[in-house]
Amino acid sequence: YPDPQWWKEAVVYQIYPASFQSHPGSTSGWGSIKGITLRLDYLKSLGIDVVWSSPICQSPQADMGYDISDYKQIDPHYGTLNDVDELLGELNKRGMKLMMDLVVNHTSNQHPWFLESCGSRQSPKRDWYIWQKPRSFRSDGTPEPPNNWAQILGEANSAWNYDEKSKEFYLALFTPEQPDLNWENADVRAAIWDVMHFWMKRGAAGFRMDVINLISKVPGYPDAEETLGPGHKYHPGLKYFVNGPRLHEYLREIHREVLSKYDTITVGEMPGVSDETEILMTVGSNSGELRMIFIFDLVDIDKPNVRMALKPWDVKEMKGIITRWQRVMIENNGWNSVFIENHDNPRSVSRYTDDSDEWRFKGAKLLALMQITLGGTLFIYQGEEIGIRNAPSTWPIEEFKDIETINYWKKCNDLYADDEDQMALGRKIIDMKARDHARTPMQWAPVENAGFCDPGVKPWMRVMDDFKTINVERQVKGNDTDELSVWQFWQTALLYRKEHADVFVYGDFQELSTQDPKTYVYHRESQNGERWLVVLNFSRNEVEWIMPEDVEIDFWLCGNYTKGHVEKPTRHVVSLQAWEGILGRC
Ligand code: TEU
Repeated sequence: YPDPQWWKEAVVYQIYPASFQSHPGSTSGWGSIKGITLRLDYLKSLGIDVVWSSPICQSPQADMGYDISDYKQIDPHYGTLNDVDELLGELNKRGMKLMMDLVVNHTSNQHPWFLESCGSRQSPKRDWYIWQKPRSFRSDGTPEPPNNWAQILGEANSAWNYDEKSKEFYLALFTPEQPDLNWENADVRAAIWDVMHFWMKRGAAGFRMDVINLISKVPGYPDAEETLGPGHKYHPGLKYFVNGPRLHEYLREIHREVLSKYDTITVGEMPGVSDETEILMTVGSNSGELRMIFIFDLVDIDKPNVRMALKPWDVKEMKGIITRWQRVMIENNGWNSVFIENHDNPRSVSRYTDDSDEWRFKGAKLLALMQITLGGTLFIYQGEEIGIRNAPSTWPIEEFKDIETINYWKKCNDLYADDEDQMALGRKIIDMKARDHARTPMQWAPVENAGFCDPGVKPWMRVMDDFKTINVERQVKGNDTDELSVWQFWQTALLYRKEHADVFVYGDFQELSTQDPKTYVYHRESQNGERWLVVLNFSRNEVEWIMPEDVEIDFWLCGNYTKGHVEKPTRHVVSLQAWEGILGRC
């Protein structure tokens, strides 16, 4: 059983600052740091210990702050350093902590480091970024990029961008506005440690580290295999920059130089890696790298080779992924995060359950019950606690603001404008996968702008049409039916998770339903033998789960259908209604 640590038991809440809460008097239509501070009592009452905000540092906002032009200043959209200090003070008063989003695989192309690096091969900062000569020139003199890697947020384009003045290409894996730093350069690494010290000294408790597993690239930048098919010139080069050759060296160095000096909570965002040995090198108990990472297997369950595409999946596959990582961490003494939403993914209630008016509450509570009973550090994404769903397919495409969606829609139009089926598929992919779904303004109350910003102000992104029925005010109050609201369910369940951390955070995990196509059943057991059984029906059909002979339930504590105790047989056969989940003590 793992050693108890505060950062293992903590519940982390991710804020997307642009869309969380504006403050009274603000006319920008953007959320702000002052707005976050105003909502700390709300978060505390939900049961949150740590707030992680997506980037708030100075940024031209080419990718919503994931393009930073000054790591030690706050973007004017969000406020000032004083606002951060005030936020830290107010968090502290409530026994809560702040995690910063550390975006250091790349900077903004407006960062002074890049401006200096650009333009001349002799610049002292030239080597801070990744510059390469053209591979060749076309007959008309146009330079060809050094290799065939595609941009991650716009796969129709090259990841390399030409600088006319110095006649070389720089690498920018995400968008041209996000040039990749050259981590091979020791001065770059020292500059990053300095940024980390700056925030730790100011009072941050740690970092969520953006695409931290992309910082080491394979030397020579080999061509990617051509996997995207006809019409595509560029291809995903993941193999050559995901968990690259020097990653672990860099992470250990960060630990030695910075993290080991503080009591931190760190989580590395690590898309594209699923290899156990690799992952345990980072999150094994003696790794000396990071506390935990985000593993993407679950949120990428429908991803073939690029995000804006679809791949079929089923509940069995989903269960397999969850069970696998629960077991791997237990068997190898590693530590993991538990999450199903973030600002880069569609809403979980729409994706893994049924977001129709009839079933959405059951679905959202089913997912809550699953997450609060899984081992690891729990991350909740803003709006997940009230079951916000995906934007509807009736929204005009102009409502989608994300650069990835915009690039993808442009690609569809460039390639398939005359092909109705392809265009319909493109739109369907946006409706199912766009990052925008997670970025609609928070739904606080049944008032104009959903209480996100002042009446009369236009929010930067459209508020969901359903805010009058799905909002915090209504769900905190609850209603007179015999059901808890999604919010109340989360609140109650989080209390329960904390009281029984030995079981739910640290306990053993055994799946009992591997052969079952729709039901997910697992045991959690603490070191001193406290045992709970979780039974989740991931389908719209009623199902029966036949208990193994040796399983006997003392009582069913709760479920997502009723407020009180659940009336079900404690042996033999349990029948579950659509999207029903129950928790029983063995
Ligand atoms: O995302 C990195 C990342 O690779 C994904 O989450 C991505 O959107 C997709 O899954 C690719 O398969 C991080 C941030 O979370 C995202 O918002 C930024 O756009 C990106 O890095 C660049 O900083």
